[in-house]
Amino acid sequence: MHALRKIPMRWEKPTEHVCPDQALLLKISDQRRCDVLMMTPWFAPIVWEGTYNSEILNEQFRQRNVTVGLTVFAIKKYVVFLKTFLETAETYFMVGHRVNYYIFTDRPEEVPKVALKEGRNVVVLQVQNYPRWQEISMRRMEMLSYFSQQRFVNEVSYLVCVDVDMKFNDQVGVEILSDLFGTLHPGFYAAERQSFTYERRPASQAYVPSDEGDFYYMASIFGGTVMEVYKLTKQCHEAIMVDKANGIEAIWQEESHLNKYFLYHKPTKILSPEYMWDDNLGRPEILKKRRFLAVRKNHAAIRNK
Ligand code: 5GW
Ligand code: MN
Repeated sequence: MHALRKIPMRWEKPTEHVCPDQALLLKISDQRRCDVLMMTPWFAPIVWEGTYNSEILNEQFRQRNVTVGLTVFAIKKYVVFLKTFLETAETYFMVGHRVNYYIFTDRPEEVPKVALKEGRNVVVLQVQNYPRWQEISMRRMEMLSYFSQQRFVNEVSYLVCVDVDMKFNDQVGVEILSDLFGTLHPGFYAAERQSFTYERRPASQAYVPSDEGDFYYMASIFGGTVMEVYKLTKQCHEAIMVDKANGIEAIWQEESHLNKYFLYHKPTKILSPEYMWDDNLGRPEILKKRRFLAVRKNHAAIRNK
């Protein structure tokens, strides 16, 4: 058995560790939360509002003159999401840093012209369309791995790979950047391991046994250095192809494979659901910011047209 899988049952906050009173705490750090898990058992930070100092982080990343690539797929009718996506990204995504937007589409002429701030560029990458939506979604892994190696490695330090049916609603900055990061699924961040919707059929490459798994990650936003994203997307794509050859498709397509990958390759940082929220899930108290929000979509009108 792979050592990285040997995580015991989901950890709970040890009751004997009570947060010290605020006066003492402030002497140590004012960037601390007592109501949420701030770190994994492998010492990866979990990013919540109130756990970091953006002034310090911005300075660190500015010193390195980092460029961030934001990848997004807009195939067929999904081009309608691009305008809001790009406009809100200009307001909230990596403000003050260099950004390349990589837009994968089969309809390059339908990519809207959005005014960009200095140091920010749009790159349109024409890709083919697939008839099945599951394939459109899964093939993102293949295209990301191909372009990481071909192009992104020469142009950016980090990649942030996201869904397009989204809008930025608050700051998403360099606090998310790390070698390899995933995001807690907003529907499962408080759930028990047994309820995680991992692939449970051993025949699939995405199979996760019922007594394994740390978190349930959402595939709508993940990233890291170009090298780490290359390794992740390549491995997920290859696993998807093995499944295809075996006549099986994982229950949540590439999300299932991403969850399997993160079980063996622990993320070095994890984003809280602030970075992937859907207002259909309400507004819980622990959610101080809703930074990246799912846009309501008319499924019948938008899909498979
Ligand atoms: C996805 C599902 C059904 C039909 C079509 C699609 C689809 C997805 C599409 O026609 N075009 C496209 O570009 N996509 C890409 O896959 C988008 O980047 C989209 O954000 C991503 C995942 O699909 P979503 O957002 O519909 O999936 P959920 O799980 O957010 O509903
Ligand atoms: Mn989506």
